[in-house]
Amino acid sequence: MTPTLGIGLIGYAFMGAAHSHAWRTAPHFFDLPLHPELTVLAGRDPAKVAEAAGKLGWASTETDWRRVIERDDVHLVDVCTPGNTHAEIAIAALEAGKHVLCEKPLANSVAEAEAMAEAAAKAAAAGVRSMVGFTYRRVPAIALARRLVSEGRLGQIRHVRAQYLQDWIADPKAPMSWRLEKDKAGSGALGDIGAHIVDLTQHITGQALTGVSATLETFVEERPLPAAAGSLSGVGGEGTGTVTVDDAAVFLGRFSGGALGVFEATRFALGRKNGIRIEINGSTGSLAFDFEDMNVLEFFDGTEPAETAGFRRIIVTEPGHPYVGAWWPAGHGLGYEHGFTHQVVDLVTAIAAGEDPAPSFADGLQVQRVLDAVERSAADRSTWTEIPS
Ligand code: SOE
Repeated sequence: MTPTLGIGLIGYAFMGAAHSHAWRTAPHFFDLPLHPELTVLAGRDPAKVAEAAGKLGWASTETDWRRVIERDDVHLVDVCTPGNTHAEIAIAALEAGKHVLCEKPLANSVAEAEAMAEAAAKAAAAGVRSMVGFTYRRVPAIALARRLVSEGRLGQIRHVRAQYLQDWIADPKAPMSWRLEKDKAGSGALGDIGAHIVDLTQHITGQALTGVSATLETFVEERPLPAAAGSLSGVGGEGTGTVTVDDAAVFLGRFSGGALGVFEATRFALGRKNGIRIEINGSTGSLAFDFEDMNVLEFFDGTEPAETAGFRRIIVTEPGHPYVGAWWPAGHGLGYEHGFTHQVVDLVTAIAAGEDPAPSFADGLQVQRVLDAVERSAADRSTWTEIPS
C-alpha cells in the first residue's frame, strides 16, 4: 500500500482549481511514492467553499485556514490565496510541520519573502519541504530548453528576450479585481506574470539576474467595481475603484554569466491571451518558445552547415521528452494544466526522497529581489539598480 499524503488547499479560485486538478490527476498518470488525498479545501464563504469542494473533489471543507493547519490528517498545505496572505499562512504551516506548496510570486515584499525563506530553511532541517509554484518550469518544452542549455548546445548565452503578454484588462471597462490592488497583489503585471519570465529565464539559462533598469506604467487608473458584491477583493457594487498596481513592466537586465536580457510583462497586449515568449541566443545555438504554441520548441543549431541550418520546430511530445512519457502517444499534445500536475509529481517525489524540491522558497526570495529592484529602478527613473545576492 502506498502511504498517503493529506493535502489541505487554501483558496478555490483559478489557481485553486488548477491545483485541485493536479492533485486529482497526478496519481492516475505517474507512479507516486505517496498517494495525495484531497483531504480539505478552505475558503471563507461556507456555501461557496462547499460547492467548490464538491466540484473539485475535496473530502471536506474549513472556513478558517488555521483549522487546516491544525488537522492531523493534513500533511501538506497548498497556498492558492492572494499574495498578501502567503507569508502568514506558509510560515504557520511550516512551523506546524506541514510541507508547503505556495503560489507565485512567493510574497508581496522582500521582507515577507525573507521571513518565508528563513522559515523554510528551518523546517527543511526537520525534514519539512517547501516549494514555490512557478509552474511553467514544468512545461515539457521549457524543461527541454533548460536541458539543451545545460548540455551546452547553445554555447555561451548572449541574449535573453522574454515577454509575458496578456490582454484581459486592455478594455478600460474591465472591472476591478484583487489583482489590481497593491495591498492584496503586491504589484501588477510585474509580480503576477513578470515573475514567471524572471524565473523561467533564470531557470533555463542557469544564470541569475544581477541588475536591472526598468519602467512601469498604469494605463487605466480607475475601473468599474465588479457588479457582484463579495468578490475576492472585498469590493463590489456601484462606482469605480482605483488601480494601485502597474499594468505593464518593461526592463533590461544583466545576467550573472554575461547575458543581456530584455523583458516585457503586460496585460495590455491586445489579442495576446497568454503569450509567454522566450528567445535565447548563444554562441552556437538559439532557442525560441511561445506558450500559445506550448508543445513546440524552436532550436537553431549554429554548428550545422549554413546552407541547411535553420530554426527547427521540435514538437515536444516524444516519450523521451521531459514528463511526456507518462501521457499520450507522440503528437497528441499537452496543455496548461499539465504543468501543475508535473509540479505536484516533482514535489511529492522530493518529499518521499527526503530532498528539497525546486523552486525553493529561497528561489522565490531571489525572484522577489528582482521584482523589488525593478520597482526601485522604475521609481528612480534613471539608475541601473543592482540586485542583492
Ligand atoms: C493571471 O494573470 C494569471 O492567472 C497568473 O496569475 C498566472 O500565474 C498565469 O499562469 C496565468 O495568468
